[in-house]
Amino acid sequence: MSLLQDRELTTLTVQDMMIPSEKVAHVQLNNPLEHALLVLVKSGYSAVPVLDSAYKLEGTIGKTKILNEILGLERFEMDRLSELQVQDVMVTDIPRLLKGDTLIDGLKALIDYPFVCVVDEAGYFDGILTRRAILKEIRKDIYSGKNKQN
Ligand code: 4BW
Repeated sequence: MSLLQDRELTTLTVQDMMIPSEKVAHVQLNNPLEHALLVLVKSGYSAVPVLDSAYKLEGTIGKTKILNEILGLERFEMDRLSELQVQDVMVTDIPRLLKGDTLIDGLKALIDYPFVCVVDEAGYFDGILTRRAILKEIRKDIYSGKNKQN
């Protein structure tokens, strides 16, 4: 049984459940769009975080946004993949979590997003919290028996 299974669901923090930065695929602000599309296709993820050169979080970028951006009237304009940079296309209006935030904070944020980025107080990227991670903890709690008399 894991350490987390012994703990009340409500005492878990974002830090307990997040994927740490070194395991998260990401792209940088000034990468060409072509590089971002390659990272997304090769990793298999729909969207990934965008960081600056100092590893501060700047936004997220996804396959659909890139494909919409290069879509012309009748065809994809492939030249735009090398002309545009990630910073021209990324989404900057995104929610953020801190490591000390609670599972409930994470749950609220993940209602509208498949993943939410975790940053420190200065905005440096610490990792991501995914829907999968939260759902796994909730499932463990349901099967642990703590809720059986409810
Ligand atoms: O490569 C994968 N491995 C595993 N184990 N599961 C995957 C993989 N790719 C997709 N999945 C599954 C996960 O359940 O499909 C879901 C939707 O993927 P997405 O959104 O649309 O690419 C995955 O759900 P999730 O684990 O809750 O992840 C939610 C979103 O978080 C993903 C992706 O945008 C991002 N993400 C997850 N792990 C990441 C990551 N981004 C960068 N690096 C990572 N390591």
